[in-house]
Amino acid sequence: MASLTAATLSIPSFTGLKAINKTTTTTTTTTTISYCSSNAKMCIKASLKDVGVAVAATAASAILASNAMAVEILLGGNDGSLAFVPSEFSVSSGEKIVFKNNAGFPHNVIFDEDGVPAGVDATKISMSEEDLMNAPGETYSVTLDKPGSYVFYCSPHQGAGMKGVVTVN
Ligand SMILES: [Cu+2]
Repeated sequence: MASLTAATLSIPSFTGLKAINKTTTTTTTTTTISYCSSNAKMCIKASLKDVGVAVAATAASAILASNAMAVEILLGGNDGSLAFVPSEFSVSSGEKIVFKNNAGFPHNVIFDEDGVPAGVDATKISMSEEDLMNAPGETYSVTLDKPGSYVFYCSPHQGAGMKGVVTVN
């Protein structure tokens, strides 16, 4: 019974990313456990295996969904470092890039006018220099269409090396 409890408790931490998937997984687990309650030992094994499959499927679908929708870049590392995480990445043309305030704010996202493909107006894809994100989880989203590399930085932390580069394919 102890291992059954542990398996049940571990599910939310794996599936917390997606509310919909969490509901699905919870339903599956509950069904398995109640079905098996008369045949203890074999049953717990079966439950654990089923739960493992459910969690793996959930994780895979969450990754696929997020890739299809957007790339998320954190502003500030979890350790408080003044950096974009990751600072170098690639996207497809037209793919949404979501810059998400994480730690060490205030931050912003300014594309370098000398570091974008010819013909791209850096000010149109940048936040304004005075505009700062002060709250955790605040986001700035942009989509880049023209292939090439784009250099960007955070104006308050430019001197501290908070910059990055995205390649649009
Ligand atoms: Cu910053």
